[in-house]
Amino acid sequence: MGLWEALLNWLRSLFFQQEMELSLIGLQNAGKTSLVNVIATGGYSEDMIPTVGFNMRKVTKGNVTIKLWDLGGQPRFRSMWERYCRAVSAIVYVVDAADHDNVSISRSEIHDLMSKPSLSGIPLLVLGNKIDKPGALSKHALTDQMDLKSITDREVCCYMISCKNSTNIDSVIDWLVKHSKSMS
Ligand SMILES: Nc1nc2c(ncn2[C@@H]2O[C@H](COP(=O)(O)OP(=O)(O)OP(=O)(O)O)[C@@H](O)[C@H]2O)c(=O)[nH]1
Ligand SMILES: [Mg+2]
Repeated sequence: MGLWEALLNWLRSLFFQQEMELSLIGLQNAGKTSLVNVIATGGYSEDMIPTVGFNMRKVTKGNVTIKLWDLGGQPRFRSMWERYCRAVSAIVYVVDAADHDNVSISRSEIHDLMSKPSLSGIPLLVLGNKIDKPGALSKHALTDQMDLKSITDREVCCYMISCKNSTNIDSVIDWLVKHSKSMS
């Protein structure tokens, strides 16, 4: 390899080789697959098929390639969440902020997952989705009802979003990119 080529490779590794892997979890119908679509293509649809098992998608944002594990949220798939969260740079937990009846189930599922020793220290991004809907919880109410303040063994961040209206999706991408780690 020539010197010039070696120099170029080195520069590339400094600026272009960022890759991160993250897992998207949360109850069924929360909007995880919708979020992947909005981040990847900006597309949104009301006609979504529930995710069976998981889907893997790769999305490139600037210098960062994000490998997303989009997991199914139905009860029968929840036991595999932990396995797909072990090696990730960050865990993204999506909650339907307008579905008051299921917030307590969502809370117990997230605290269950956060108690797994294999996942200790992994940064957590909680997204209250569907804020376009009337009656959606505020960030304060969601933080409270999900008891997020009691998660103290890692960085926890919370944003309120709407996949439908693309609200706050930029903040989500910024957060993700900031939490990517260099591959080298
Ligand atoms: N009003 C509104 N509806 C949304 C929003 N995001 C997603 N939805 C709707 O919520 C439904 C479920 O969305 P999905 O993205 O399939 O949910 P999921 O979390 O992937 O569900 P599972 O794959 O079963 O775990 C769909 O009808 C979406 O159109 C949003 O921001 N606002
Ligand atoms: Mg899905």
